Amino acid sequence: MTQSKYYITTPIFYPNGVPHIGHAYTAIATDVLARFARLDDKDVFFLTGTDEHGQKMQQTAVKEGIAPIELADRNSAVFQKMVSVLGCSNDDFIRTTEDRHRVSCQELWRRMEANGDIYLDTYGGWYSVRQEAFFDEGETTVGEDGVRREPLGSPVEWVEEESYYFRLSAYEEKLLALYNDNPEFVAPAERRNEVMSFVKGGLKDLSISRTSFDWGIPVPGNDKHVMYVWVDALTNYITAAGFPDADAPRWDYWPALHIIGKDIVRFHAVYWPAFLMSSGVPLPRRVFAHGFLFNKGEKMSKSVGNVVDPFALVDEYGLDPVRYFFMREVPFGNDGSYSHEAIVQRTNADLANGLGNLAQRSLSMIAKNCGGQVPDNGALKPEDEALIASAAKALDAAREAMDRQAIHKAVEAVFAIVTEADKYIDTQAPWVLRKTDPDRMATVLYTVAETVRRIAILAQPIMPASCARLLDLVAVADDARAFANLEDRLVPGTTLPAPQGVFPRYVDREQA
Ligand code: ME8
Repeated sequence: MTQSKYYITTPIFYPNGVPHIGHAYTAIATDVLARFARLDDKDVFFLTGTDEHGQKMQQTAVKEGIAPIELADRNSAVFQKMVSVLGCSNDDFIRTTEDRHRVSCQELWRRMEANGDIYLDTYGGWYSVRQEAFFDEGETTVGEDGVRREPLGSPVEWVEEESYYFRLSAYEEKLLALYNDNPEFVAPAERRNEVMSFVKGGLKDLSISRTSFDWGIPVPGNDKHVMYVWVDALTNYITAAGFPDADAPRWDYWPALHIIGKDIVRFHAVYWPAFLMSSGVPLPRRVFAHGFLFNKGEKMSKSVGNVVDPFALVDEYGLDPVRYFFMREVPFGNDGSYSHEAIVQRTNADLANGLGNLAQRSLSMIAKNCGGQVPDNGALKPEDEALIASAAKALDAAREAMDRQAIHKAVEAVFAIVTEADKYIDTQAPWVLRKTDPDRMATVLYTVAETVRRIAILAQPIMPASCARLLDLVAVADDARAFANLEDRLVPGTTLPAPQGVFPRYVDREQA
């Protein structure tokens, strides 16, 4: 049977600064979804990258006294390092300064133009460099300091220039039909409602080129103009799939599931499908917008400066605790908060005392009492089978949840097995059975080891390295770790390596 294709993307990051925790959050979540799909036998293509053009990049480079490409090279490398340090399994990393991307953007432009959707006019409007966007006068306010600002607070300036326009106004009805016919196109529902009311409010044509700076992709046939950075940025998703070559090996992956932050929904759910409709390219499968992370309640942004460095975070807590924390703590789609106390609490309660302790105490008992081999399963009782079967139920629940990007629900379903297994051990009390009924003790320990195997298989998307170590500890071969292997069973008599702790407790430096 051919595997079904699964294409998933992160937003491409602005490399005008270094990564912060919000970027890490998007990357981790997308990686968890990608890994889950891979383990579930999908043929996955996972894309991330950097969005390197635009006025903001040019201005930052000028301030630093370097060329924009130097700034892009330097910071794109840091983003590449970030995704690697976060354990992301991306299949490609696109940079919008690559030649394949220029070819793709220029072809998309030509197709929109050929469809009659691009025309030349003059543009005047209030432009925010920080947001890379124009605002209606009514959206802006003048502060006590006399500075006019857009709703998120960045200054705007009046910009007038010759500009190409995209006939967005022609797509109002088509977009509304798209949201109505595919209620899942934009998710979660709150974001869909927001998008629908924006479109219902009426769409104006969109200015899609600039002449005031040159750090961008030249408009085909008029290189006085560079493309508006969002036309360029959104197109990355099809560039990486091989556009415009319909025979490109990766073209079969398109359409993608776009994971983005809620700040860029309008671009992905309104402009992007309109560009694609105009150029005759199939639309994305879904746009899912997650919420914002707050550092103890305060919004983070590069321009503001209160940023948490993802490298420092991983150094401090370890990668898998960080991945687990963000996926478990914040319902995916909602805003969430990060604090030292919250991450320590999750690390120690759920990982060290929870899954870690479950594995460690059962495997140590096996090492001591069962000759370091997978114990004899004997005759499994209904309560043993029930615990083992809970993993199958958790997989069903996780699949259903991941299908709607409810990552936290999937994590919950998997960790519910840890709680069940803890209860099972307490009830079965293998330490008592050791003296009264060694055969039954062996069966109980078998049941727990088998359950650990199943939890480790299911938790791989969230904590790949730790789960690999757990699976090593129960002697599972590398090629027997997919969801399809969930229904395998540990084979009694298999020699196990010496047990080792996989999830250390976090101890504050002062107390260590
Ligand atoms: O917008 N909490 O790039 P960007 C959670 N280049 N997520 C956050 C966050 C926070 N505090 N801050 C940022 C761009 N993010 C464009 C995208 S796509 C074709 C072009 C995440 O570097 C969130 O996912 O500003 C947001 O959408 C993304 O980082 C934007 O990163």
